Amino acid sequence: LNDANPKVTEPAKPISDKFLRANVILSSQKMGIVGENFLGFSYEKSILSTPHFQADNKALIRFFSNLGTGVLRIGGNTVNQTEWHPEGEGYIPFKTSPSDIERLAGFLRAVNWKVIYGLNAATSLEYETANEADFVLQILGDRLESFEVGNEPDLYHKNKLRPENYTYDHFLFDWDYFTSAIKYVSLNPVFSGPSSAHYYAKYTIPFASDRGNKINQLTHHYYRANGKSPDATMDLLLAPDRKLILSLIEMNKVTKLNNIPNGYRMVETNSFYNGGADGVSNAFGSALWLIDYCFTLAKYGAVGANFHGGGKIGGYTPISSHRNGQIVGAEAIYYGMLLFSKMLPGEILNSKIKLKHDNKENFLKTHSVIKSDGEIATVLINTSRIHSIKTKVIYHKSISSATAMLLTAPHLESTKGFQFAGSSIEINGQWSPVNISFIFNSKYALEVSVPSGSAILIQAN
Ligand code: BDP
Repeated sequence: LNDANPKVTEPAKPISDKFLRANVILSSQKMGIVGENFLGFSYEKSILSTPHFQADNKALIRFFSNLGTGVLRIGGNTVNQTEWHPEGEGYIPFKTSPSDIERLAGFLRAVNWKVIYGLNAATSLEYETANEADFVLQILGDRLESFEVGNEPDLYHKNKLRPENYTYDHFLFDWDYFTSAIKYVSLNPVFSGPSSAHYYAKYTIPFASDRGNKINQLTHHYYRANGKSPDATMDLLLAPDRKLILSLIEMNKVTKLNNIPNGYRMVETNSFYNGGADGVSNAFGSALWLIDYCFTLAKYGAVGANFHGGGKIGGYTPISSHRNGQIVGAEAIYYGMLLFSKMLPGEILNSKIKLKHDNKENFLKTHSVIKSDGEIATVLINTSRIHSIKTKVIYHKSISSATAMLLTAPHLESTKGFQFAGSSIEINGQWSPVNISFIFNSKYALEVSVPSGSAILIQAN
């Protein structure tokens, strides 16, 4: 494999001589929910013509199943380059053949996940797209959550799929044109959209009012910045993003206002676009980013996030693989997803952090959920490169036992050596947690030390 990571020698993790200290105080106030299908993957449509999604890909099945259930989204730029090929025998690049869909159906049934399926509404003829949709509906049945009609229409003009003067109104016209053709051929197709790249104010927000009664879910994309720009650093990724929050507030508002039944979803997302930033998107810090990012989305009403990837090593992919479907490994993003998945489903509890040291900088982030059986899951994330943080968690109700699982790597910039609960994920997808420690200090509080550049999941009952 020639695109493998160059070997980097990693400096030893610096050891801080002084601990920082903080208290985390939980309250019974609910801040939103994280549903069991919050997590998802997003793959390029081109993946369908490779042997990835099929019922005999046992390793990939395990990688998905480790996270519970979720939503797979087939989309990306290759949606706009792929044609329906009803006579095709399958495995043909940029053509989707019936057998490619049948293999996808087998995979979805094996993992019990659903799919949001992207259709070409940019470079294909409407009757071809409608015929593809009809076939997909018949074969995927209840595994199909919705059709996404086009990928990132707000960039059609930039990507030379439409003329320079293409606007949102033109997009509405295209969307109606393609969805009408699909409705003409199939009974009750379900749509989501608009799956726009970043122009939420110009596309996603008005779409909620203009077509909110024609979709089951409002969808949008998020990346922090261009992965090929020098700004794409770990420090930027770990810093708060005010613009993201503003967009979430707006999307949450219009989703509710227009009664969109399945809410709004970040249907394609990851750290940095253009494939990610090598050394950042595939480094351990991005696992810590992911956990906090998912909670930020949930607190502002999003129902889920689909982490984009597939294939290529060195970028943002959660699971790296060869073109023949063989897995290379679990990347940093996947480890973040794995920890987060253990907190689902639940209601988010309000919590606050009180720093007990003089260092004004706060490296600690925390989120808690309460599950239906009363278990409280708390994640403590320490993004400091040098300081450990002695943290006291103070509960709003009494607890009788607690376990802790550490998510760690040599340091934030490490692109390998990840472990969760003392176990790395094997290439066959197996994860065997071996190091779950039991902690218990008093009826209402416990104390743990969160090592620099790590996260701890505490499950208290
Ligand atoms: C998005 C596209 C996706 C790309 C991704 C990227 O939908 O196909 O792979 O950006 O640039 O805009 O990484």
